[in-house]
Amino acid sequence: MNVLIHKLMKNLRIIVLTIAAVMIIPASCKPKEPTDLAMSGIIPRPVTVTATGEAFTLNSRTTVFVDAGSDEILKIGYYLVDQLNSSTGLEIAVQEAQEEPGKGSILLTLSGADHNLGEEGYVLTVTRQQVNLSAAKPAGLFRGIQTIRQIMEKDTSSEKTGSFVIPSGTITDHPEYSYRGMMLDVSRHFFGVEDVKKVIEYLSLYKINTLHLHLSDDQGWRIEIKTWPNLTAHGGSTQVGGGEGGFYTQEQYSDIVKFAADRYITIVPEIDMPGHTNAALASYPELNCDGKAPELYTGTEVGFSSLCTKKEITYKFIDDVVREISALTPGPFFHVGGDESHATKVEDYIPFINRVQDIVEKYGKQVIGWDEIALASLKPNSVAQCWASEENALKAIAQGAKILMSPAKKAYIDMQYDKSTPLGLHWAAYIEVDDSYNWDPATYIPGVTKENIIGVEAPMWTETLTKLDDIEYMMFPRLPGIAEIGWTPASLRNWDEYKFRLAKHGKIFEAMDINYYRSPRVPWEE
Ligand code: NGO
Repeated sequence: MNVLIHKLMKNLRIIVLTIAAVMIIPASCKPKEPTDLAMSGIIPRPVTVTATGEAFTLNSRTTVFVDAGSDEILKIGYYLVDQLNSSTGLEIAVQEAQEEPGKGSILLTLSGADHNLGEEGYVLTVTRQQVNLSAAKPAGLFRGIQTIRQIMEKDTSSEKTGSFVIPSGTITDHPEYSYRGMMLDVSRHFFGVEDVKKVIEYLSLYKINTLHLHLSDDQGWRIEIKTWPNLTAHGGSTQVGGGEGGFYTQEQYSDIVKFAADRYITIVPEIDMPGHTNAALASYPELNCDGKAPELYTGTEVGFSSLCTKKEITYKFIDDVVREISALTPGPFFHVGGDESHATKVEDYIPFINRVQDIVEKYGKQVIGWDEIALASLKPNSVAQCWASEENALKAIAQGAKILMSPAKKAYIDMQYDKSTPLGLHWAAYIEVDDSYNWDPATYIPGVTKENIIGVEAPMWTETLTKLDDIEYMMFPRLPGIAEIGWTPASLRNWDEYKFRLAKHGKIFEAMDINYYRSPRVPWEE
């Protein structure tokens, strides 16, 4: 275990070091002397940035101070110094602040912060003497650190090599939507714990706060359920194309949950039902209406499987699954799928979803489901994830439920960028980087307004994606844009300005060894 932690820390160090090393602003657009916070290319764009044209220099006397008496803030302090030290080669220490920190200090504090900043907002004030990061909540400090990661530059103004600066000024920032997510389908192709952690690392840099894991589908069941062991023993044994598949033990799932929580990212588990269930049906004959288990499935068709909604054992099965997964999941949501249940009659689908909502509620979770669940009687705290049907979205809000926006034509990051993209699908659209950026959740569906929406999520379906490299190629550079749609007010979003900020991130992707799509629509910096 320690070896693993050590390895992870090492990887993290390399990433941080390389990010900082590449944030050198090229000669062609050299900032005002010595640095310019407003030019630093932060994604998502902060709500307000005021540059003051100086810089804070990191040196061997720099110390990170945190509020005394909180283990959580101290841990965030360690996260920051880890990043700083690996980028600069310095040995900056973290200390609990006993008195007013002086010159050369970086202060992380929850005191004095404006409570309007909410759960994730922060204020970053950088002067020549000090860096002060304040927030109302620890998550805000963590988000603010991501801003520091993005704005720290190699010092090109002095002769000294290996010195780093943070441009001076003030950033006041908080997210527009409380839910900013990505979904990863680990069912069509299985991705192991290390791959998922990489994805979580990438998400944290862009202030994404949710990772939805699509844990079951026709092609594979990917999480251990102790009371139904054949789900993984048999149902997890293959994937699209017939490869060996895989699954997370409960311990591994908990490890992912913790890794995410340490980055203030919530895991939303999804068990898709009543359709998209061939892997479960193949594992337990009794879940089928005819009592016969079908073969495992390794193709990519949808809409042919259904749990037997009329059998009591089906609800016992769901109860066990929801209970076991909920016990391992600290986040508030349980995603029940509910999409494309073409093999379930609508008169069976509706009572099924109603009953499943009760089970999820019984285990203390809030339901999310794909927009079809709006056909049922939604609980007021249920969330319909809008991917295809505007009518379903309107049905959901008419029942008082909330909407999570994932319109397939804009937010599906499994779609090809254009006809020549070697990976991905195109049933919804070809989605170039500007297409995925140029939309507003609050006006996308007439009648669905900002008040109805909890946020945005970019689903990554993996019918055609077999390895982390593939995921990276479809994520980057679209994911940072979706992150900005969720974080930054619509009035501050504009592709013609955004593309220049995004252009600076090409070097970050390269330094992090991310396999990204070098879209011709982005003026990449050399
Ligand atoms: C649809 C379908 C998924 C596919 C995906 C591919 C939803 C909610 N159900 O989205 O099963 O994998 O498209 O883009």
